[in-house]
Parts: sequence; structure tokens; C-alpha cells
Amino acid sequence: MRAMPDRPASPPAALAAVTARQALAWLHTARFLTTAAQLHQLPVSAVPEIAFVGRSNAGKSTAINTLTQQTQLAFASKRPGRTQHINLFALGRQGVTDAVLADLPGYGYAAVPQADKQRWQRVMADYLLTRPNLAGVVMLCDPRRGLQELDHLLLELIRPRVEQGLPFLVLLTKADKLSRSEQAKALSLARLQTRGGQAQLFSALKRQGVDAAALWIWGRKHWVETRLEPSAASV
Ligand SMILES: Nc1nc2c(ncn2[C@@H]2O[C@H](COP(=O)(O)OP(=O)(O)OP(=O)(O)O)[C@@H](O)[C@H]2O)c(=O)[nH]1
Ligand SMILES: [Mg+2]
Repeated sequence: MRAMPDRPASPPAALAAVTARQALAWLHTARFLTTAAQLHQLPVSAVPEIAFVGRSNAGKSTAINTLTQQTQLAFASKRPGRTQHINLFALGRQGVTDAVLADLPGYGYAAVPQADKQRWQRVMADYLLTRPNLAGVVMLCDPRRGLQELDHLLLELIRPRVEQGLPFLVLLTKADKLSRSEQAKALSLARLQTRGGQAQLFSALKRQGVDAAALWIWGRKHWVETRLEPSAASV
């Protein structure tokens, strides 16, 4: 029988030792990389990419701005449907890109023409199913609305990739608008609905859940490194 490659069973020590402060300092290096209306316009890349998905107005762009501690990196707006392209942001020091954040257009905004909606849903589905360097998906959900039909469709769509190990996190945004007991209820419901998946509360306004989300994103960078380069991780 062939010997199993010598892979670390638990996260490498370097990852365990990282503090939220370090993860946030790394996220602060974010800069605009590119924007694409269609999948084939995205650069081919081996760098781990973490996608932010969710209904229009859920708070994706605001979460990216909060996590990167930049006020206007991603375009956040009171008007739903503002993010209409896939916007990529590069992370890494000294001009070296070691991860990418992807801000995806929100779905479910009623005022968008049906044909545009369908085209976007197709682009997003293709992106989530085929992007080879996808290293994590953060689904943002306003807990006052809860996970809705399109969120469930998206969950079903990516379930096979999640079952194969693609990390997935639900961020319940705008937590500042809920009481403590409403927060607890929303959290347990989201965990139930994602069948025990990872979910946490997040508020850009109160900076709630920011450290944990930053550490989760940092972990995705490492996760791909250890999976793509097991021999490098064991030397
Ligand atoms: N109170 C509160 N409001 C928030 C929070 N996060 C986002 N918002 C508000 O929610 C609205 C929508 O936020 P965006 O970040 O633009 O939402 P989006 O998901 O990127 O929306 P699309 O680009 O349309 O898909 C804005 O008015 C934000 O100020 C939060 O944590 N607390
Ligand atoms: Mg947006």
C-alpha cells in the first residue's frame, strides 16, 4: 500500500498564531483589481478567491469596506442593485497578490428587468460552479428578512462544492438592528437552514463579528495553499 503524503492534520502553526489584528492588517492591503460584466472577462488566476454573495442590499459591499477598513473600495449604496459587475480586489503586501476578494452583484432586486436578472443569475451560477480558484464563499443575509428563495437556490447550487470541502460562511448582516434575543434566534435559524453550516452575526455599524470574519478570510488563503501544495506544506 502506498504511504499517505505527509500532510498536516490541523491548521499549520502559522495560521493558529495569527491574530485578528494581523488578519485585518492584511485585509487593509486590498486594492481594486478589475471589474467584469461576464465570466470570460475575469482574469485566470491561481490565487485564492473569496466571493461575497447575497441578495441585493444585504450589505456585501459594506462588509468588504469594513473588513478592508477602507471607506470606498467597494461601492456601497442605499439604492439596491448598485453592484452590477463582478468586482475583484487584490490582497497582499508589496504589490504581491496572495488572495482576491470578489464582490458579486446582488440578486433578488425587484426593479431589475427580468432579462437582466436571468443573465446575472446565470453568470453567478457559472462563477460559483466553475471558478477554479474559488477558496471560500461568504453569503450575506439580512436576518430581518432571513434566507429567502434565491438564497436557498444558491445554497443548493454550491452544496456539491461545499461537500467537497469548499469553505462557506453565512454572515447575518446589520445585526445592530436586532435585539440580543433576535440575534440569537436568527443565528440558530441560519445554522439550521444551512444544515449546521458556519454562520455568524455581523454589523458594519457596530463592528460586530469583524475580527472573526477577518480570521475566516485569512484562513481561506491558507486553506488553498495547503490543498494545492501539500508537498510544500510538509517540507
Ligand atoms: N445598520 C446597518 N446598515 C448597514 C450595514 N451594512 C450595510 N448597511 C446598509 O445597507 C445598505 C446596502 O448596503 P450595500 O453594502 O450597498 O449592500 P450590497 O449587498 O452591496 O447591495 P448590492 O450592491 O445592491 O447587491 C446601505 O445603505 C448600507 O449602509 C450594517 O451593518 N448596519
Ligand atoms: Mg454591492
